[in-house]
Amino acid sequence: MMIQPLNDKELQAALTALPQWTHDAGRKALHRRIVTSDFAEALALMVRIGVQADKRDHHPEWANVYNKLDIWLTTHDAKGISQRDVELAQVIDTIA
Ligand code: H2B
Repeated sequence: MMIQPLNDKELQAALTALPQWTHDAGRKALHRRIVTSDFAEALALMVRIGVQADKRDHHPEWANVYNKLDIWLTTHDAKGISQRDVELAQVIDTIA
């Protein structure tokens, strides 16, 4: 299904509303790093986020090293950041 990327104004508004996220221009993604107390906490977070992401059929790109979880949200179908990424970022902020 085709979905439009956010325009610059919409992206700036989204970033203002999501202070824990930054714009990774190179990856055309929203980025957040979450630091947990240890690997078990990071893994548990990934499972909780993963369940919600899959329920929404919108999937994160991420990397985990021990207690650090880097998450990039981008919409492959839009080749950029879309409202779906904003919504998943809000869900992740509620979980984390
Ligand atoms: N996740 C993300 N991040 N971007 C997408 O464009 C996307 C997705 N598309 N998850 C979905 C799945 C699509 O491939 C399926 C067929 O709905």
